[in-house]
Amino acid sequence: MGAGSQLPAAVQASAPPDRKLEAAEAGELIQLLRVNTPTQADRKRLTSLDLDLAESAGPGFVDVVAYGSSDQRLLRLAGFTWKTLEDDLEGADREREKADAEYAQAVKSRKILATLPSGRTSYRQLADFNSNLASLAQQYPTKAKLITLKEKSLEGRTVQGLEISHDVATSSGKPVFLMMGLHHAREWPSGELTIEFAYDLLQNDGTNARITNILAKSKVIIVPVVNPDGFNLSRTLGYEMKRKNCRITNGQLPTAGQCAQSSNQSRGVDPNRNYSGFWGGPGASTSLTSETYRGPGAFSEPETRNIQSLVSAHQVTTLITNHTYSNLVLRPPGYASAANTPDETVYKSLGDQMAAQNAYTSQKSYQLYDTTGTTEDWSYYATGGLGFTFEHGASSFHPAFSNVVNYYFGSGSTAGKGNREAYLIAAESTINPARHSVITGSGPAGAVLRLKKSFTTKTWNGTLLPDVLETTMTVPAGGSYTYHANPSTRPITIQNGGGTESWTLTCERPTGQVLETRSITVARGAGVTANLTACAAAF
Ligand code: 0X9
Ligand code: ZN
Repeated sequence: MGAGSQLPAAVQASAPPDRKLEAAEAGELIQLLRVNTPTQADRKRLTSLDLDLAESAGPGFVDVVAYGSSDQRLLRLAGFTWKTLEDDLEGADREREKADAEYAQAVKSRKILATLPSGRTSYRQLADFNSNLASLAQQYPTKAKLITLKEKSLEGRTVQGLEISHDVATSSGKPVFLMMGLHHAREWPSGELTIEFAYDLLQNDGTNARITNILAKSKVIIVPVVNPDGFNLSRTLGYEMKRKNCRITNGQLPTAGQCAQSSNQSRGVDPNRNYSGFWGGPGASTSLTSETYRGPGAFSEPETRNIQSLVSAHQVTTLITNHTYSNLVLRPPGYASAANTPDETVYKSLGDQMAAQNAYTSQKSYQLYDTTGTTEDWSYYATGGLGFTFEHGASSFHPAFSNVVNYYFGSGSTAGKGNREAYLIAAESTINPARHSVITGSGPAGAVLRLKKSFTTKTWNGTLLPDVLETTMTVPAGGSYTYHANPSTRPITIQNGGGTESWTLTCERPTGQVLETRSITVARGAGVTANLTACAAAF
């Protein structure tokens, strides 16, 4: 995006290609500034400066991560004023390390009793996430299954997650709740909250009635670290403010150590601008060194393709992508000129219900600033699953760890509730048939039912990209099935007045031989019956 045409020429000319690198070379500190933006137009103008913006909830301001004097000069020339929230973000991080050590000691000596479900007292490293996921799968073999996403990250790391449900190995037709963390590397609490929810579900299944019901009727999938390369770097001292992935040169894999080179600190693709929905539109940059770089094409990055494949292979009826910070529950649309989603009523009520528990502000994403190519820009409009961005915390990407405990269980007016309660509400919405579609009927036990839909997703400039949603379930013993699915017509089609769309349902032998094909048209909140008699006769 770069400096927009509405800026004075002096500002445009003064913007060097890589201000972050310039600041680092000059040994300048990274600061957190609260920039005054009294009007929506000011906000838009600030967005067009291509600075490192934080999502900020307050009226009349946007927080900016400023890399030294050149960023400040850019702001000043554009006529902005600000107050400094943090004059040395990396120094603040060293303070946080000290506070975390004290917190861990206080828990150990039982001066503080409340801890997270896992008992963690400090931020995980990448290896901790992966070993915790493996241990949970081992400890709860019938309920938790370790999954490895389709592609490795740019630096060759696996991306792992956990499927959690009763009889997790059974291909059951249950609706799916997907929770993710760490699209953005520096947003450490987003991964912690995601994995802690997994501990909570597994530890309390069978004793907590709500959790037992959730795991009986849905499958919860968690992916705590979507961007492992970025996160791994951000957990290394001196790289705490890393946000994006490790794409150093478009179309090329980074060489060993390249992502950590100080001259490459501005480079990378923003995973939350790389999804195909409206890709390349407002609120996303064309510059590889911008913190909101969209990438050379939609889904150019393995980290986002992983989530595309995961969502396409499951009936994800609810999705939460966790970020920090600003205490927000955000729903589409992501840019201001877009119409309300066709699901605004149900979307708002679910968002508001969750926000009542974590005491965040529930609103449409664009109400702070425009974005395109974000996770739900693709997932919601393509699948109909209700996706939300949660922005945790008041004023920091990764505050002292004790804050994460408060985020999870609530504090002050939300004590005992917090995001735990919000996540449970999301999971309960996942199993609520009024919020998705249900196909029921008879079929031969052991047959594979496949729901498939192929279409194209349009980017901002009109490029059409192929998408295939394809999920399966097995007809259980007894010969009647229930298939929970997203509505057959996509929200983007409803919004564009494009008529109805259908799922193709096939009934197959486990070998893949198709015995019956049906076209299923079903709306949100509706159910249809499909008795697969031809399949039963031939099976
Ligand atoms: O900019 C982002 O990707 C998200 N904020 S963050 O500070 N975690 O980077 C917010 C995306 C939400 N969408 C819009 N604000 N339109
Ligand atoms: Zn984020």
